[in-house]
Amino acid sequence: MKIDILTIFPEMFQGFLTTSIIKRAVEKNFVDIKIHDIRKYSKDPHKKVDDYGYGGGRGMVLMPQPIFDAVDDLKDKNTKVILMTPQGKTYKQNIAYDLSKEKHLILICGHYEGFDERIRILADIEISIGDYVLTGGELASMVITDSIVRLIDGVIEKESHLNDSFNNNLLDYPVYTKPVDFRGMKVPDVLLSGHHANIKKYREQEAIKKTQTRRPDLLETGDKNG
Ligand code: 6GU
Repeated sequence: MKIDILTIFPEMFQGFLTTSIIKRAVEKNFVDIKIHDIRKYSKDPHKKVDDYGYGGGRGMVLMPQPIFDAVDDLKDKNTKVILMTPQGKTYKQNIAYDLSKEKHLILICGHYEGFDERIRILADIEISIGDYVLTGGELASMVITDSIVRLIDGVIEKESHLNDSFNNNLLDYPVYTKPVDFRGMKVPDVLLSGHHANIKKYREQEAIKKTQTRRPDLLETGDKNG
């Protein structure tokens, strides 16, 4: 899979791309992630990418020209273009699954007070990562990229994400490691029993209990992945 991210703040991605699972996924060629500075596509003599909005009121607005040119340059017939905006569809695990099967994604990070409305026409999907406002789409694009890359076959063990929270509308069951007794808090006996059927049953019950107390909305909707 290839992911191209369009941003006016490429430096924000440094740590993200060079750490842990994402770093390894890139090194092992499970995914090719490229960060593109929108400014490079600006035809303005001063490499401007934004200007005042017509009608006044708002601050700086991202101009269409550099973003249209960047998408024209990077897009092919297998590309899905995603626009990061708080006005988009709320991101959920089922969208991550769908996107992890795509060949090529372009993520456009909006910024400042907004982007020119005409940029919307470039997008196959508009995505928001939740009901709050970020200063820009960069963090949101990293959230999306992270959640997609870990689902690509081979990046992590399949078992690790088959049991993820939100699969089957359930939160994850609790896990424990050494020691068996930590400050009087004990690992449940069943996990030490070696009895696989009982362990499976215990985990199913705990996942349901956890979901009932913390996220009853997931059980009520019946809508896969909320
Ligand atoms: Cl995708 N962008 C911005 N700027 N704010 C957000 C968001 C995206 N998702 C939630 N808040």
